[in-house]
Amino acid sequence: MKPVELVLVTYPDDFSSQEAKSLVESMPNWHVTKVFTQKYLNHSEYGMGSGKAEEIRDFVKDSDVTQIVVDEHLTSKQIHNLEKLTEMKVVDRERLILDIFYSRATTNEAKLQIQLAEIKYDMPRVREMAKMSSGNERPGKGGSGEYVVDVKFRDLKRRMGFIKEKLDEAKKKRQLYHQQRIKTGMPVVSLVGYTSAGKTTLFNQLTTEQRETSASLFTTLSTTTRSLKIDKKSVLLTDTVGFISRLPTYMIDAFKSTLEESLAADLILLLLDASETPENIRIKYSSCWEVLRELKVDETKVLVVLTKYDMADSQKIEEIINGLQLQNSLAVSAKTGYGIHKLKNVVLERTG
Ligand SMILES: Nc1nc2c(ncn2[C@@H]2O[C@H](COP(=O)(O)OP(=O)(O)OP(=O)(O)O)[C@@H](O)[C@H]2O)c(=O)[nH]1
Ligand SMILES: [Mg+2]
Repeated sequence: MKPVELVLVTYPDDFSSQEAKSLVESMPNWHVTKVFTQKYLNHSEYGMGSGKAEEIRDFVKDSDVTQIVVDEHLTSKQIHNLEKLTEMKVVDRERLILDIFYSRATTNEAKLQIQLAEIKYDMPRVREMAKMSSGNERPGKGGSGEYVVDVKFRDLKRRMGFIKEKLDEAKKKRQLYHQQRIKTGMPVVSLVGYTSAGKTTLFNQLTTEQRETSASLFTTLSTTTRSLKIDKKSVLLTDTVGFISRLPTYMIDAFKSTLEESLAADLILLLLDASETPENIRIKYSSCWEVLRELKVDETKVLVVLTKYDMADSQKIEEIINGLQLQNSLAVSAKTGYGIHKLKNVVLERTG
């Protein structure tokens, strides 16, 4: 298949531009031809400044590029303006994340959650369209634009109700399983963390499962729980969807029910990729906490686990611990098995 060539517009700092590139390249077959950076992406007309927008228009004219990805939330008016100027399809950060989720969702529930997030993405845009069209077409004067928007809005609401019902059914089933598990008296340990922190790799190593892992972002979108024996004690281990910075609340909401359950665990292992730069680690750590607080987790149940020890060293680990002022933490490598024994012991201790 021919790769989809695109232009990426992101912020100039390393973290944002690397993450935006990884996000784009998590879409099967998408390839970044050129990166443009902008300090601010909140200009009213195009998100980026009009000089930059014109520069991009000139660049894409004689290239293989077919799409422009802007690493920020854009209004439908901004998308419309930019598409008109460049004659290219424009995708904003939220649309991109939704597309990645779409391309990766395997379970029915994950698909429904994404559809719900998509409707929430579309709703304010349909409202905006209504505003844009009411400028020239007044209600009661046969303005068909308004009518179409009305119908579309009602349709979105109807679909939202339908999806919520289906999600409720799925949730009830899951809660039943959850309650059955609780009845067994087995403690629940969950793995959470930024996308690509190594949650599934650690999950596989502990449970001898073979769930998909990859360097792409958002490899895992659904929750899996397996039992695991440590000495003679059985615990339930849960792997789940990863976090990302600047994730809109409605997207956290869409995954809330699955996340909430795993966050009601007896022990929450917050995984942090120790192989990254201290700056990236700091940003990811704080954005994980933003999500955890948003989901109102019991902070005393959280234990930080520094992963990918094989790609760091003890000095780096010490720097991370000091930098983040971690009280308790562990370092592990799911690749070499370093720290796994200790981790199991800590799990035993912390789950009484
Ligand atoms: N060197 C090394 N690489 C690791 C280790 N653990 C995970 N990785 C790599 O890190 C990448 C991400 O791992 P995953 O287990 O898919 O990460 P995840 O947190 O489940 O990611 P999402 O499901 O996308 O949220 C993969 O390429 C893994 O091979 C480790 O201990 N050492
Ligand atoms: Mg995973």
